[in-house]
Amino acid sequence: MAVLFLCSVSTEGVQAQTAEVNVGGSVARPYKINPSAMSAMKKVEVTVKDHDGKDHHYSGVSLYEVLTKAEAVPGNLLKGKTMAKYVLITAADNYQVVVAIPEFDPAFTDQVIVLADKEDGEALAANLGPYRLVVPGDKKPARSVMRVTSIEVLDARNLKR
Ligand SMILES: Nc1nc2c(c(=O)[nH]1)N[C@H]1C(S)=C(S)[C@@H](COP(=O)(O)O)O[C@H]1N2
Ligand SMILES: [Mo]
Repeated sequence: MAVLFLCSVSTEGVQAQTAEVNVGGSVARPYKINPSAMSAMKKVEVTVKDHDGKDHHYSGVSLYEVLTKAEAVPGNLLKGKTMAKYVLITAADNYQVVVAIPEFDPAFTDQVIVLADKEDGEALAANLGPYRLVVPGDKKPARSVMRVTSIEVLDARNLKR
């Protein structure tokens, strides 16, 4: 059991080194985030405390810029039917979390949600990166998605129920 676990961790680690993030769903211009796309985008840094109350600095690009570049609906035009849109973040292990657009759009909030590629100035370790989400206002770390592979804008009005 222990041996199987270690094998799966190291295989996923290798994939993480070359991983890209697909930005898509209901956006006008889907694209992939990789080191070269990242280098052309504006860098932001946020500081968050870990379990022990110690500060860590995460740098990368803001989720707002990630989606603006994809030509997703901008927050200052968010109203009516577009208020039912949401962002689904998926990781290499299929872990998924939802973020609503007003949680990161500067027209609604000062919170800067970050797709980080560095922690304290260093590239993220393979088990955490190359890209992870940082939600500075969350008290619990459940939305710090490690090894992000996809960021999609979806519409709750399309859900069957
Ligand atoms: N890819 C991925 N990211 C994830 C999770 C996961 O299962 N898969 N678990 C989340 C949960 S529930 C928590 S509490 C934190 C744990 O992060 P930590 O190990 O740094 O405390 O990671 C979050 N990010
Ligand atoms: Mo958790």
